[in-house]
Amino acid sequence: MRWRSDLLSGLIAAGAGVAAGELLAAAARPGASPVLSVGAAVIDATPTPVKEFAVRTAGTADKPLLLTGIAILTALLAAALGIAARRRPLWGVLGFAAFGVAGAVAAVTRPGAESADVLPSALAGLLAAVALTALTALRPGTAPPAEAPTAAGHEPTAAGHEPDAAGHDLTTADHDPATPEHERTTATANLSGERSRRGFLTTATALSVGAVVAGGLTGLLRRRATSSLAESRAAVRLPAPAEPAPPLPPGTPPDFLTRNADFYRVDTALTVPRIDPADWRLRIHGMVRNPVTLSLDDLLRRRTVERFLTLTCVSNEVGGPYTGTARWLGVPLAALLDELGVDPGADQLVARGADGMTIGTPTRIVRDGRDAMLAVGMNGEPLPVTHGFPVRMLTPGLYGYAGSCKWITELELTTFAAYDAYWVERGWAAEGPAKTASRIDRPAPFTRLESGTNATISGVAWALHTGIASVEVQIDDGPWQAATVLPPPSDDTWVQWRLPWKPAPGGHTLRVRATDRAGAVQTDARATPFPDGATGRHTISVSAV
Ligand SMILES: Nc1nc2c(c(=O)[nH]1)N[C@H]1C(S)=C(S)[C@@H](COP(=O)(O)O)O[C@H]1N2
Ligand SMILES: [Mo]
Repeated sequence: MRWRSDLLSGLIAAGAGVAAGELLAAAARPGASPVLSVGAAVIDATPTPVKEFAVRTAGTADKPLLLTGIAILTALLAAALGIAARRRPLWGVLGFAAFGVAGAVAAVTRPGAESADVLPSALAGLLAAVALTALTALRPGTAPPAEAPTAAGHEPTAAGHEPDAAGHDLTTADHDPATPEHERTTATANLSGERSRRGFLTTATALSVGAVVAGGLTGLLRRRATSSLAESRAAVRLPAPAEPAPPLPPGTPPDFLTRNADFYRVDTALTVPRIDPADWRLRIHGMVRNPVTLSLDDLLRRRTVERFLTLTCVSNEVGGPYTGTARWLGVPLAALLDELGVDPGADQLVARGADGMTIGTPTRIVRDGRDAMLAVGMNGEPLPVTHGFPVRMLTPGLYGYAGSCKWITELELTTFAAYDAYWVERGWAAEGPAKTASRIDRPAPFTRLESGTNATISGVAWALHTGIASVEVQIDDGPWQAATVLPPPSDDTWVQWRLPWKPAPGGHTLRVRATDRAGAVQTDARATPFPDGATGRHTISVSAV
C-alpha cells in the first residue's frame, strides 16, 4: 500500500514542477516550454529511418504521439523517483534536478534561444524536487522528522513494519520494541502518524490543485497567443500582384487547386512558429556584396507575382498524399539576389526558418529563370500559419526540403562544401529535384465497380519545371493506353488526367506512368523516399461485379 503514496508523490511532484515550468514559459517565453523543448530535441536527435517510419505510419499525428510518449516516460520515471525517494530522498532530488537540467539544455539549444530560456525548466526541476522532498517527509509510513527519534519503526499504518523502510530519518535499529519505552511512545506515534497523514494529504492536494490551475492558465495563455496571431494574420494586406497568375485553362476542374485547409503539411516543428508580421525580418547575408535586412513592408514594396505551383515532399511514397498545388503570391527571389550582388562562388543558398530548419538550394537553380519566390500569399490569403506565415520560400521543381523554407528569417549565400543543411546532415541528397510521378486518385483502391458501365480512371501527374507530355494507364496486362491530359497553367504544376473505362467482371489491376516533355518515361524501378525521392509506378487493385 505504501508504494502507492510513494508513487503518487513522484507523480504529483513532477506534475506540479512541469505545470509551473510550462506556465512560466507560456507567460514569458513560449519557445522555452520544457516539454516542447525536449520534444523538439528528441525530433532533431531521432535517426532518419525512425523519422521516416513515424511520418509514414503516423502522418501528422506523429507529433501528438511523440508528446504522449514523452508524457508517459516522464510519468514512469517520476513514479520511480517517488518510490526510490522513500529510502534515498537524495535520489528524488537528484532525479528531478536531472529532469530540470535536461529541459534547460533542450530549451537553451533551440534555435533563437536566450540564456534565460533555462528558467522554466529550472523552475520545474526545482519545484518537483522540493515537492517530492516535502511529500516524502509527510507521507504515510514516515514519521515526521521532529518525532522521528521516539516514533521510529512504530507507525500504526498497515505497511509500516518493514524495519528499514524509512531508514533515512528513522533509527529503528536503536530501538528494542520490547522495552517499556516503546509502550509509552505508541500513543505519540499514533497521533503523529495521523497528523502526518493529514499533512501529506493537504500538501498533495494543494500541489495537485496548483498544477491543474497552472495547466488551465497555460492553456488560456496559449489560446490567447494563437488568437492574437490569427488577428495579425487577418490584418495583413496583400498587395495586388504586379503580374497576376495566368487564367486557368478553360475546363480546369476546381480540384486542380488544393484548398489551404487540405494542403499537406510536413515539418519538424512541434509548435508552429508564431511570428508577428510587424517583427518579421529577413536577413540576407554571407557571400553577397550588399547584405540587407528586410521587413515585411520592405518586401511587399517590391514587385510581386502570382504563380500556380505544385509543391511535393521527398518523403512522399509512390501514390502518396504529400503533394499539393496552390496559387502563390510572392516576390521574385532572383531579382532580389541580383540587386545584392551575389559572389559567383556562392553555389548554395541556405534559408533558415524561425523553427531552426535550414534548407539549402542551389543558387544556380534559384537564378535560372524559374519562379523561385519569397511567398506571402496562398490561394488569395496570407500564408496560413502552418504553411510558413508570414513569409516562406518556394522553388519550383525542387522537393520542399530543398527549396521551400517556411517561416523564413534568414538567407545565407554560402557553398555546398561549407555547409550541410538540416536534412542533408541526416543523409538526404544535397540537391533535391522532384522526380516525375503520377498517381491514380479514382477509383480508390479496392473499390467495387459496376461491370459493363462507364467508369473513369483519373488522377494527377507531375514532372515539375519540365512538364508532362503524356500519361498512360495500363489495365491488367493490357497495352498502355493514353489518358486525356488536361492542360495545366504552366510546367511548374501537376496535370490532371483521365481515361474512360468499362470494366469487365472480376478483379483488375490499374497502373499509371507519365512521360515528361523531355521524353523521359517515368521509371518503374522502385526506390524508397530516402535519400532522394521515391520512384515506381502507382498500382492499385479494384474489382467489378
Ligand atoms: N521552416 C521549415 N520549412 C520547411 C520544413 C520545415 O520543417 N521547417 N519542411 C520542408 C518540407 S520537408 C516540405 S515537403 C515543405 C512542406 O511545406 P508545407 O507544409 O507547406 O506543405 O516545407 C519545407 N519547409
Ligand atoms: Mo519534405
